[in-house]
Amino acid sequence: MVIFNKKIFWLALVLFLTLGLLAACGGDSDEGAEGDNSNGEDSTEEENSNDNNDSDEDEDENTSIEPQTWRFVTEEEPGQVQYVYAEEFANRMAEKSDGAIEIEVYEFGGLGSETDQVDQLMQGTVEMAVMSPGFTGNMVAEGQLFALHFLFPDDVGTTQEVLENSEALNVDLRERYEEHNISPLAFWTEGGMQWTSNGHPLQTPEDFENFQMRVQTSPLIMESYERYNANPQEMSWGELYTALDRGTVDGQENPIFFIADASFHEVQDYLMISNHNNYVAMTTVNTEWYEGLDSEVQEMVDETTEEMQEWIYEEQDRQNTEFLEFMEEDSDIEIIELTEEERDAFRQEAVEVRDFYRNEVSELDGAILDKLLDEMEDYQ
Ligand code: 6CS
Repeated sequence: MVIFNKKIFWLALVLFLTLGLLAACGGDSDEGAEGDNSNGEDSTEEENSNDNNDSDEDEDENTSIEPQTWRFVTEEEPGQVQYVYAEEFANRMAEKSDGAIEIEVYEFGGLGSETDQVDQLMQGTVEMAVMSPGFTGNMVAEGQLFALHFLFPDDVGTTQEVLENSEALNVDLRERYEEHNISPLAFWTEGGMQWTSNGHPLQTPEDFENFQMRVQTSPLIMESYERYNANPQEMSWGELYTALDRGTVDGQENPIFFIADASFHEVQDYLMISNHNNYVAMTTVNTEWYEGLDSEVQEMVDETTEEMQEWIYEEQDRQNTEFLEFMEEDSDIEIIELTEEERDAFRQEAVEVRDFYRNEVSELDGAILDKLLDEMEDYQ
């Protein structure tokens, strides 16, 4: 009995210890599992809740901006002033809208000629364009005032100030464009205009006699050169290099950066620093489309247009300076700076063309031009 009891005692003890050990391991493993789960759940919840906060913030920033794509056409090539303007504009709009507004920038020829682009903007097949008034001459008569030689101050910075602040341009002229469904949101300079020529330099009005001069499509630009007895020919700049090379035309006018970047210096003998005019570009939008924009987006467009004025002024200045240095140092073109006396002889002829504008071109008897001239008295 005693032996039996001892055996039972030892068996019971071993069983008790084994069960206890198993229970202890099981408990540990359960606890571990629970701990892992609990930590996992906690951190997932935390991440989820962070994610939610992030997306709430994103939505708060741009609650009303629907993703949209706009087309922005220019009359120039990558790297040139109008093109880099459009690119920078597109970047700023993308950033401000947190990627909701994507602007596709088109270089010259990407969607047609300069005059095709005017039609596309008017019809609304493109939303935005950088446009030269010289290509709207047959549509908005008043816009031809930019063709008048020696109209703006000689200093490009002062001209930029006039372009930014003039009511005649930013209100009155804008209204005339809006009759054609085009809103110029800003006017800005691409630099002073210079003449280039083959055969002989252009230093007096007489030097233009029978000179085949390439011009944009504006009756007033034609008139300005007929005044010097030249033969102006309308032409897209896409055909100009070949026309200069083959002698179809003898010369042209453009800002320095454009003369060099389009390689006209390779096919021209002389570059006259004439500063006879200022190359004005307009940031334009299709009026109906612009007026239909959400107010938040419209404000973004206006704000960006305003910011870009200083940016593009610096950019054209940089390009015009660098390309002049390039032509001075690395090209065969002869550079002649017109004297004030020489410029005066042209100025006297050019001032007469203002009456032609008032009497034959303008539908308002030159009211916008005269208002602009009054405004500019403050800048002399
Ligand atoms: O001469 C032209 O027609 C071209 N010139 C400049 C500076 N920009 C575009 C334009 O079409």
